Amino acid sequence: MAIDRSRIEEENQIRLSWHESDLAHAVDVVGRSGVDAEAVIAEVARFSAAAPSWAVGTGGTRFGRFPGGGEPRDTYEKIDDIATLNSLTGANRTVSLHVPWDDPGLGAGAAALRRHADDLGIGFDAMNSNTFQDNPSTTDDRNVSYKFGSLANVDEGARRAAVEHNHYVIDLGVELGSRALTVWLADGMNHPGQASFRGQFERVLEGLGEIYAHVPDDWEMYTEHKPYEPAFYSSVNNDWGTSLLLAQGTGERVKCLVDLGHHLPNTNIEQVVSRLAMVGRLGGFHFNDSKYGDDDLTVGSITPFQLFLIIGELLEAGGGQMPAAAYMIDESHNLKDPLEDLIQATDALQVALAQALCVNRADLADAQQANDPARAAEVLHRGFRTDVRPLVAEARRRNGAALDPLAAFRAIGYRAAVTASRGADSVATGL
Ligand code: RM4
Ligand code: MN
Ligand code: MN
Repeated sequence: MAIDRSRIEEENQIRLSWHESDLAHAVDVVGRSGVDAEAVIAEVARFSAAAPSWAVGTGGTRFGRFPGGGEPRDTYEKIDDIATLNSLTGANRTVSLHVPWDDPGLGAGAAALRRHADDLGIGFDAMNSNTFQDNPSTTDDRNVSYKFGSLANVDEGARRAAVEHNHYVIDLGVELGSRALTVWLADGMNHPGQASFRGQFERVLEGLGEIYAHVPDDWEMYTEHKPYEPAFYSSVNNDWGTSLLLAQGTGERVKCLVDLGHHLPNTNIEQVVSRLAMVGRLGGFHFNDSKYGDDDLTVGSITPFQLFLIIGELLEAGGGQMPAAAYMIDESHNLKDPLEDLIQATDALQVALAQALCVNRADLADAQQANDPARAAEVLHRGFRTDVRPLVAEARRRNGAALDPLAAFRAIGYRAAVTASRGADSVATGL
């Protein structure tokens, strides 16, 4: 079931006159800071964040999972859900496949999935190669296991399986029209002394080199760091410095991917963004929020000011625009309807982007140059405290999407419709 544009338009009509007066006021307020509201709307309208293929099903923890019914039964239905999300937000135009959770197979399988996505206006973002659990197709046949790691494993057979799986994921991505590979590794140690820090790092670097040799010229490859979990004593790619070493040591088109949940508490993530952008190695982003660790909470739900500052650094790197990078929402939807959580996450991103665009960067630079932290704070806060919601709604409307996507999603009754067609007990595969 795809949502009809005219149905969204009907929902928009209900809110249009309020929207118009709110918008006129917002344009006026923003203009007083010397910011062009039209430019803000245009940049928000241009922005898009991929949805991972597994995100349209409920997540869960090792203590349980509580599916809500009507979940997509296969990759096709996952793309249907993402198309629905995109028709409401106008800002989720791609899907990021995690293989083997979602694997259409090379040849006819990939071609058919690509056609299906294409018909719904959905493209394929960065490919993800899962080597953190045994994959029957790559490990069983060879009688190897990722239990003690994939690329970092001392077992040559496991390393080979991991490299070949990555090659396969690249081949699949080429057939789907993707342009990047993200490598997140669970490799590390759970016990002190279990392995050599240096040996593990060197094996990962070597493996990344073998993977990179297969990456097409017009592709990029990303290394994603994470401090811990499932390796609770040490992860090989534990922080942005290690990630940068791996990227620089592997090749020119290898960049770092920053997942907002993959930092120890109080890490200054906006500074990490600035550093990576400075050396031209900022390649991708996974958006979520966290209170304690890799909690995968809804974007902007815990630390909205930090999100605003991070997006500010991205705009700095992109000369006032969001720089070209692979942006993905990486959350676990445990209690909310996954589509509702994705709608809220996307909205939070658009709001933070609009707030960051409302910062008059010339004024900020002036205050910095004058060593005037009070004025710098005023300039920042004027952006952060602007009620940008009408500008964001307008950006969505111009993309043919909903003024109020969550209200529209509920009014249209998408979940009830897919629960009827897919079944109340259908549970998505993957995470
Ligand atoms: C990791 C990381 C990766 C994601 C896996 C499933 O914590 O965030 O991006 O692919 O989880
Ligand atoms: Mn991630
Ligand atoms: Mn994570």
